[in-house]
Amino acid sequence: MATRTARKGGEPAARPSDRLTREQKLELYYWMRLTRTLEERLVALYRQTKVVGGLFRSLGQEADAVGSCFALERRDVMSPLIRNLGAMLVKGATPVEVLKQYMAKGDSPTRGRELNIHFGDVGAAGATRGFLGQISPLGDMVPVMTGVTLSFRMRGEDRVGLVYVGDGATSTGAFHEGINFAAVQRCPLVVVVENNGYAYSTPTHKQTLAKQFVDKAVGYGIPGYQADGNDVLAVYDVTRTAVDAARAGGGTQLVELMTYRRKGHAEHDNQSYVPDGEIERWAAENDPIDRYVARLTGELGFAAAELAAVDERVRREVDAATDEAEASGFPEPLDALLGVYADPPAERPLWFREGTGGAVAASERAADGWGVYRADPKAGGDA
Ligand SMILES: Cc1ncc(C[n+]2csc(CCOP(=O)(O)OP(=O)(O)O)c2C)c(N)n1
Ligand SMILES: [Mg+2]
Repeated sequence: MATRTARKGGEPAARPSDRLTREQKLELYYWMRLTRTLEERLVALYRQTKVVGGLFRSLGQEADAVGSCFALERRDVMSPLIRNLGAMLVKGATPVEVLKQYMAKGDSPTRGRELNIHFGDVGAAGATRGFLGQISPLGDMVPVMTGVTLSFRMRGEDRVGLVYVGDGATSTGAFHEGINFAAVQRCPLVVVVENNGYAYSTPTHKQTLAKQFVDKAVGYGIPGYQADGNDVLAVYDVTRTAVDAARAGGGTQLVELMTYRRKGHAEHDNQSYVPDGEIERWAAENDPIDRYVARLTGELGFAAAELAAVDERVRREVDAATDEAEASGFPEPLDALLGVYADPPAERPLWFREGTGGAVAASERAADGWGVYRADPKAGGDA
């Protein structure tokens, strides 16, 4: 299948962003500003040693995270990475949850057990916000999301999954196995490759000879799209096109977003490996928020005062969330035991075999759980 690249400009009325309302266009600005202000607050707290672990920034990548997640519905499921705070906020994570999580507070989503934003809220369509707690091994969320979206397809649910991977993560076996299996199974999965130029200290050209990641779609036989990841409307357009295609039965889609990581891997990284002037050039010429502000106040006709009101709202919300997070206590030692052991499974065991009546089903006792084998089905006793 041919790789398709989003064409630039000159296509009036064909872009999904043309259908966004004025309020939605302002909302995109709100989410990007909230992401940046919240991260700036986290940096201040980190320097006061109130953030107890690492701190990962998405400075310069806010349009990529916000514009792509804005293409999803509430019932859809999204799997974020460390640089997708914006996507988590769009999907319903709150600043106070994020602050408490980073500060390891006792009433944070993981009760102080995780330093980062490794928490999720996922379940039945509509009942939860639909974001998965990320796991750290690079690329591994691709096969996980392949499984999630395979269940959507098998159950006939009108839901799409979106998984973010970095340029570095595409060089793992998990990425390859996951996207290949999703493609073959025609899973409604959108794989977003965030090409931000670096994987820790390794520049992209030192970990792949591929000229661009969108080319990899050809090898998996799936549609591929590419967009300027620092143009929030272009990001929305390309992701919305991929999400719509996946929802309509078009199977797995790959989206490459071109962006740049302006901070180090985490706050402790001094970026000594970055060529002189590179960061400054991206900051001066290609900041996603500056670019969107220029567009909003230019061709889209927003008044500067409307944007200032959003900035003020964000400042108030981040201040209130900080006060609340600072006031809450640390976990008690015994809290470490809570939630460690799984609750009884929410699904009936072997739900996918119900009604099939196969020989295997007859040999397993669905009520007892996975892999319980009954040697003689007629005897009815234990194996
Ligand atoms: C399998 C694996 N190898 C190494 C690491 C350590 N590690 C964590 S993030 C990272 C770099 C990730 O780069 P990229 O995928 O480009 O994402 P970015 O940080 O640029 O968003 C590395 C090497 C890991 N978590 N998992
Ligand atoms: Mg990267």
